[in-house]
Amino acid sequence: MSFKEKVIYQIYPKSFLDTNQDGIGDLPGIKQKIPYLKRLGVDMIWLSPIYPSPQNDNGYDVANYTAINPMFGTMSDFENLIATAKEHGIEVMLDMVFNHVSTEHEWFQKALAGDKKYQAYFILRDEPTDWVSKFGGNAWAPFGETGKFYLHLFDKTQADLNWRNPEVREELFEVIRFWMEKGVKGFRFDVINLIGKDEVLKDCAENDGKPAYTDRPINHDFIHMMNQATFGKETDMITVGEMSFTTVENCILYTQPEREELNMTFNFHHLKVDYKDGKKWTQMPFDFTRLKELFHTWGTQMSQENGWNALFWNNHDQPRALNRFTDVDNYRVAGAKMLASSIHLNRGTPYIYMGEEIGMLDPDFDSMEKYADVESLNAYQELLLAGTSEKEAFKIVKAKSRDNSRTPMQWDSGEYSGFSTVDPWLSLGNTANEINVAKELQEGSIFNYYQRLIKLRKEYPIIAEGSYEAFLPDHPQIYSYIRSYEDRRLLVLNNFFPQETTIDLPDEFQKGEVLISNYDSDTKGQEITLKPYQSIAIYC
Ligand code: TEU
Ligand code: CA
Repeated sequence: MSFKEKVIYQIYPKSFLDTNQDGIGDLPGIKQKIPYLKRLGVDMIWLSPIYPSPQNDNGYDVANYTAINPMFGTMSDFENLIATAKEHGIEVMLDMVFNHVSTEHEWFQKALAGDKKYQAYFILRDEPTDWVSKFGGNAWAPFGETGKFYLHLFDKTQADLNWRNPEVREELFEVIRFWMEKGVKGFRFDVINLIGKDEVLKDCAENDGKPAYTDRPINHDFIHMMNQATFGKETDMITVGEMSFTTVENCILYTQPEREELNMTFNFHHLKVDYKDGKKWTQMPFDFTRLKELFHTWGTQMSQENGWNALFWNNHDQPRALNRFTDVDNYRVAGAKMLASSIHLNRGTPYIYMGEEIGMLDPDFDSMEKYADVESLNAYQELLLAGTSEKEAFKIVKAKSRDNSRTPMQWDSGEYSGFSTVDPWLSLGNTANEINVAKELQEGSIFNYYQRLIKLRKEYPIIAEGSYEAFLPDHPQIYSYIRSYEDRRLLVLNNFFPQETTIDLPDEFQKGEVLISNYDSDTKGQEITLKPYQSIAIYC
């Protein structure tokens, strides 16, 4: 099966299922839920980092790339997980965080101790640039007592690696081979479009310095080298690059098959349409016109140039899309299905973030004490420093924090919602009693809807293989597209608002077959009225 037909499910291991009652999710917990994931129908699970780490950034600060954090279990737990998943026809994708290492990694420690070989693994300069860290503050920190500075695009404890050094590249390629030998079939590469830094680093006042270190031409060379040295030789490997602040032109280059870089890319533009002036720590209703423009630009260009998108609404860095893009008080279920349809029938490989399949929501925390994420804590302080009131700063963090999606998976209505029997590392969401897997499987309809979407992708080649073109690009309420494959066509209409809206149906679709809709609906007649948050897919 090609990666175009697959659906990938992201697990945040810390928050999935705790089996040894320490309040932290673990590998045996994931193994235990493989039958659940099989039932959903996903083909692959992507695990956020499970390696030894001081957890300053929840594992995205890796201290050892080829071991398992004891907090999650042992290497044999991991091997068991791979084996059980395989028995159920599910493959495993690991998260490779190759832009930076934890300052606790032995490479950094040796470098600090004066070892020249390891100093050349990092980006050390006498003079820092003006770049701003993505987690706040200057992106450079003093390198011990040397008078030099090391680059950290993220937290101070995440030191950027020097990919220009061939020894660094070889070390990282060896990591990929190590996991491939364990049977890992996919890799998600963290911020992989930031690895290629210029030789001479320059100040850049625009956008916190991002243009100076993002999507540099050499980045493509490094990814191609990685491909050739590791996964590129195997036909059944799946690779996805997380692309920060990227462009469609670059993502086409990253994913055109003949360039031998990656299968697909994540980009985040569609999840910034509720950022005021492009700034995350602000609040604004989402800009639907902008959202559509982005979907159509990316969808059309990737389709024309033979690139490939990774499609997603949620991940461990984003507040829940349901809260951002729908009216959850009145239309949670319809909204969840509409959002799902809009990407699962689209051109690209869909990703489901744990809990999305039951319509989980942001947690409604009542104080800053509940938040754990380094980015949220820094942002709160920066907001206060900038003169924002405590009340307002809290409101913003609450809407924007990455912890919104990191709360424990809601399995049942028991204490701690079946995630653990002790207080979890991050508090549960307030809706755990009403929104959980047990309840959803008994009486809900979102999970079933996802099951059907996943099946449709495998049954109708038009979904995996069809081209993409925009339909009704100027409609103020509907995001819609037409997929074409051989002589077949698929029209997907998604109403992003709680008001009904009526449109003329093109002739060719008037006698079409409804593949899936979140309302009872037929297509007899020239007009079609979409109910609040209705999605409908018509095949002809
Ligand atoms: O995320 C990269 C990234 O750009 C986001 O962290 C983004 O800057 C942030 O969410 C905006 O608010 C990846 C991982 O997904 C994230 O969890 C890590 O913290 C980060 O890289 C560093 O490894
Ligand atoms: Ca545990």
